[in-house]
Amino acid sequence: MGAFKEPHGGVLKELYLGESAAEAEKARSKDYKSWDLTERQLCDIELILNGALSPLEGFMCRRDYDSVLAEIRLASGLLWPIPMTLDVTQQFADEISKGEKIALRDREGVLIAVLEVEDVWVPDKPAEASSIFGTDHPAHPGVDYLMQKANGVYVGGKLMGIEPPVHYDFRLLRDSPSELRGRFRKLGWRKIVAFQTRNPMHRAHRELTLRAALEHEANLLLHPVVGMTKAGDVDHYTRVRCYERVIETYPEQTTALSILNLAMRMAGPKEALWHGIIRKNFGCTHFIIGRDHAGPGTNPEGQPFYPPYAAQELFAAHEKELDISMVPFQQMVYVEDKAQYLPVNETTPEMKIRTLTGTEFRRRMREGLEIPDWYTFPEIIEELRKIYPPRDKQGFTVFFTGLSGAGKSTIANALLVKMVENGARKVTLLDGDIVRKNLSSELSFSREHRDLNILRIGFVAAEITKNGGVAICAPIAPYRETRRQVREMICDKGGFIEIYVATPLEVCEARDRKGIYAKARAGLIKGFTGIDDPYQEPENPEMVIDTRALSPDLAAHRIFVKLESMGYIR
Ligand code: PPS
Repeated sequence: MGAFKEPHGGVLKELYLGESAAEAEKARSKDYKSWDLTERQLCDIELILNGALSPLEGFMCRRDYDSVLAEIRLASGLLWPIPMTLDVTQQFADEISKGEKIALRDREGVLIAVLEVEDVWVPDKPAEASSIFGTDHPAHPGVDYLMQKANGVYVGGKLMGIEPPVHYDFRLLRDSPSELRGRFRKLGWRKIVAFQTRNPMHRAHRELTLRAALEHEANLLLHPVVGMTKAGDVDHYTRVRCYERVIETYPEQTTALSILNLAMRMAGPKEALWHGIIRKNFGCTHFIIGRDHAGPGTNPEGQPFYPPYAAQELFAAHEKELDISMVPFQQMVYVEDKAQYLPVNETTPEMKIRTLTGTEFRRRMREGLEIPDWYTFPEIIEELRKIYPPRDKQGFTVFFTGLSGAGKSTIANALLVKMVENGARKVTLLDGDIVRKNLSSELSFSREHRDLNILRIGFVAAEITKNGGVAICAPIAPYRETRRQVREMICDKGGFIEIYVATPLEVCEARDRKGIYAKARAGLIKGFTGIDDPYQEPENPEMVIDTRALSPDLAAHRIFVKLESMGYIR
């Protein structure tokens, strides 16, 4: 095929069947057991099938998996740092046996591939975590995924590709390794430096990549990841629009942009090796590795998960064998007196240096503050402003919790009226009773059903918040864990303000407007919150309201003032 750069292991493994074989397999698959691929698995399978993970021919069997954990190698001895496994539930594993073919489908049921089962085993997840991530700290996103989200049983076997996973966005920017190799060949590019990123690109990135290309007299491939990245990252739609703007600032004909549907593990040094292998499979000759490559930053105790240059060191140790050259980079800083970016190790103490951390940049964006021109391009700010509107344009949820009869609904209603009177915001009230009537009419008050009810409220509130609206929720929401889940669903889409209406049980019971406590005491209603079902008090609500000391009007006023002071209402 005239490849100018050998894929890892020598041959590009594209695993799609030809049209008629695929049709025949599709027809037979009606008798196969089906596994619905998770979001992560859909990313992984796309890259296995299109050859980006050559020389893998499927999801790993136990021998390869054990060898990857113990030796950073496949059983064949070829360097390989990250397990590529298909995790399934115990229930599904119990239904399948070795030698059987299973159908792997996307969420809509489209047959993506058929896997011939070779191995089924229960992995030692803590051992996998410490081998791959070098830690079992639950705050590491890769560890968290492995321990909390990945299913408990692994299935290994070869894949027969039927149909590539569908994408409706940025189709022209999605390339398989052979497509990208074809493009390089057409352009006559022989030396290509690849740049991996999961963040928007600013001036420092442009300077760094241009320097890398110049130093190696190579062309440049911007190869950002658009599969799963780290929670809280800028969404890939926004990022790709930014990359499309940034590429216009490069000298013409020097640089290509292609997007990669990779599910990152944030495994730092080992992930850097993996990224290098993938870029080699795409035909690149050089790979940029900067500070803390693919690292998840620091743990909650403030300790970095990986030393800043550990990825460069591990890569260097395997560079020859990997057969793709590392272009190591130190952090780029802006030198004011030279009006130019330099790697930090090329600066001298007398130079006036300017830096802006990612956290500070995001804070300024969120609060609508100015971003210095030396930091980024006006076009990038314009794109990013769309997802960082000022607080008074961001959505938020006010989530009341408290016992039945605590006064949640009354205060929620008063707050609603004040906000509608103010006129600046569109508000939806999701009161306990309203929800029970319209969204959850079939649910009881069992723990399971209460959780379902609260998660439904959370889902609707998250949608409203995401689209810039205001949701006021007022259920009892008696369980701490469920409230935490709701907070998590909403807080990366906008504001979340939890308000504990802390009216004591005796007061609620004495009020007993609906006569419902009397019924509960008489045993006519079972599992009543505060009587024979628990109410777990919030530990860190944004506000506590004691209705013995405050009228509903004053309570709503306090909340309104708090929202104003937080910048959500003008
Ligand atoms: S939950 O736990 O959050 O799902 O409860 P919620 O949807 O807010 O519904 C609470 C209202 O339903 C009435 N009710 C009960 N509450 C608690 N426990 C039991 N077993 C129960 N059965 C009926 C109760 O009057 C609540 O009304 P509010 O508006 O909170 O006073």
